[in-house]
Amino acid sequence: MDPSDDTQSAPYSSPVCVHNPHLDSLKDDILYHFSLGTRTHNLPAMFGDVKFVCVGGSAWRMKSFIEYIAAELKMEDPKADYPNICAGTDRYAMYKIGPVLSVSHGMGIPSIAIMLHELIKLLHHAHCTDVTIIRIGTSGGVGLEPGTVVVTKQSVDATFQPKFEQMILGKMVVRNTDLDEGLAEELLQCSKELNQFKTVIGNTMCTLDFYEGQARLDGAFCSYTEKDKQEYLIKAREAGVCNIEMESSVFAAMCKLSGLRAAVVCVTLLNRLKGDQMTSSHEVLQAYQQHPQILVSYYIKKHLKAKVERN
Ligand code: R2B
Ligand code: URA
Repeated sequence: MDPSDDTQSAPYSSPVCVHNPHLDSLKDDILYHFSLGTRTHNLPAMFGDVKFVCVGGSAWRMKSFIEYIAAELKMEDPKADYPNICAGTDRYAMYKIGPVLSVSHGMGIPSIAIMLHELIKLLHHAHCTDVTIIRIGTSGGVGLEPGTVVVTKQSVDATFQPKFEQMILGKMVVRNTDLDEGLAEELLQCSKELNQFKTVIGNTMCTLDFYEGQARLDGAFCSYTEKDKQEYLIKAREAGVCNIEMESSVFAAMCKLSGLRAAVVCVTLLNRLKGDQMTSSHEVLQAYQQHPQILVSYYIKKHLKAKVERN
C-alpha cells in the first residue's frame, strides 16, 4: 500500500519485515532461545497487539520496567506477578502488559543479535504492525555528569565510524547503523517536558568488550598508559561520542533491516574521563538506571494518550 495515497480506506501500517525465503518452508519456526514456537504457541493471539518493545541487558531490570510501566499506564493488577513468557529458558526474559513488551538481551553484540533474530521473527509471525523498539540501557559517559541520559544519534564503532560489521559465510558484510531521527527528537522533547534529569542527543560508541575495548585501565590486561586512554577518549568525544556501551550497533542495524522504528536510550553510570571503576553506591546506580525507564514510559504514555484522543 502506498502510504501517501489517502484515497485507500485502510490506514497505512508498517509490518515487521524478515528477509529470508527459507522461513516459508518451515512447518514450525522454533524460537529456541525464547522457548516459543509457531506450532506450540499462538503468536498472533499472544503478541498481535504489541506496539512498543523495550529491550535491556538485565532480566531483573526488564521485569522492573514492566511493573513500572504497568503502574504508569494504570494497567497494573496489584495481585499479579508479571509472568516471564520465556520461563522455559533462562537465556532471555520477556514480560508483557497491554501493547508493551519488555525483553532482556544479555551483554554484548552476539547476545543481543540472537535475541533480535528471534524477536523480529516473533513480531513478524504475530503480524504486528507499527512497532517502536527502544533499547533502555547503561553506558559509560564521555565528559558527562553521571546520571545523564544519552539518546543515540548515531551508533559508531571503535574507530568512530557509523557501521556494523557482520561476518557472513567468511565475508565481512557492512551494515548501516542509522536510528530513527524523529523518534530521537521526540524522546529529547519528552525529557524536556519531564525535566527530571539531564538528557542529550549524541553518538554512542559500541564496543566488543567492557575493559580493553573501552580503554579501561582496570582489566586483567592492559598494554597502554593513562595518557593513551585519555587521548583516545578525547578523540572519541571530538567525533561526537557521548557514551560507550556494547549493543547499539547491531541493534540499530537489525532494526533498520526489519523496518522497526528504533531508538537507543542509555544512562551514563560514570564519567570515563574521570575513572573506570563503578564507585557509586548500589542505590545511586539503581536510581540512575531508572532514568531511561522513566523517559521511555513517559513517551509511551504520551503516545497511547494521543491515540485514544484521535479515536
Ligand atoms: C552496558 O552495560 C553492560 C556492561 O556492563 C553492557 O551490556 C552494556 O552495553
Ligand atoms: N556499560 C558499558 O558498556 N560501559 C560502561 O562504562 C558502563 C556501562
